Amino acid sequence: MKTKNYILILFIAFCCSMCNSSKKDKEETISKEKISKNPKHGHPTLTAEDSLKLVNHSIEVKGDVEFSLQLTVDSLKKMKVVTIDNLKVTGKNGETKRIIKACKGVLLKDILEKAKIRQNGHKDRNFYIVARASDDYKATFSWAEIFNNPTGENTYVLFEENGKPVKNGEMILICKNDIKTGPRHVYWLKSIEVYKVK
Ligand SMILES: Nc1nc2c(c(=O)[nH]1)N[C@H]1C(S)=C(S)[C@@H](COP(=O)(O)O)O[C@H]1N2
Ligand SMILES: [Mo]
Repeated sequence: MKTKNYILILFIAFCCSMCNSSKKDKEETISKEKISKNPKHGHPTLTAEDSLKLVNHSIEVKGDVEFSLQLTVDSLKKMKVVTIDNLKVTGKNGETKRIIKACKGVLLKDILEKAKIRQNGHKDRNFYIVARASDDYKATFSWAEIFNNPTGENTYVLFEENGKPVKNGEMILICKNDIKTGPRHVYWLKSIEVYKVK
């Protein structure tokens, strides 16, 4: 009798655990479905036509600057061009999306020095810089990051990769020393905006 009860309890416990694990599986499938259907999380592949609509032939440098600029690939080529090797693009989970062998670009710092941020004395340093794309994707930098931090030597506007024009716009912005480089990798760059913290 005792053994019978024992077997019965074991059987019930087994059934319960099976039931729970299948529920968990189901929950996981549902959450995965939600992610893949949510356009904010996935990167829906654009048609060539749609991608072309996002391309800008020049980027505007504007806001709190002395000289607003319209920069084209040609005008960037006349600035101090640097080559960046083995640029890794990593996604939000740290996965490597791609490695670009050789890129050419200009430091964001050089562009901002050309436009000259409108500063009132040396303590006027509270500015933020927005790199905006034509699909309104944005990345933000602070004055200190660019002018008083290694990020200043690692943030570029690129126009060439492996000897060819960059894809997804004529110019893209990257920050090479970010832990995950995907988020501040701005395709279809449209403007660089400088604003003073109010
Ligand atoms: N203009 C623009 N740039 C963008 C995005 C975007 O939606 N629009 N997505 C970003 C994200 S979230 C990542 S991870 C990287 C790399 O994306 P990829 O895998 O499509 O190259 O691009 C970034 N740059
Ligand atoms: Mo991402």
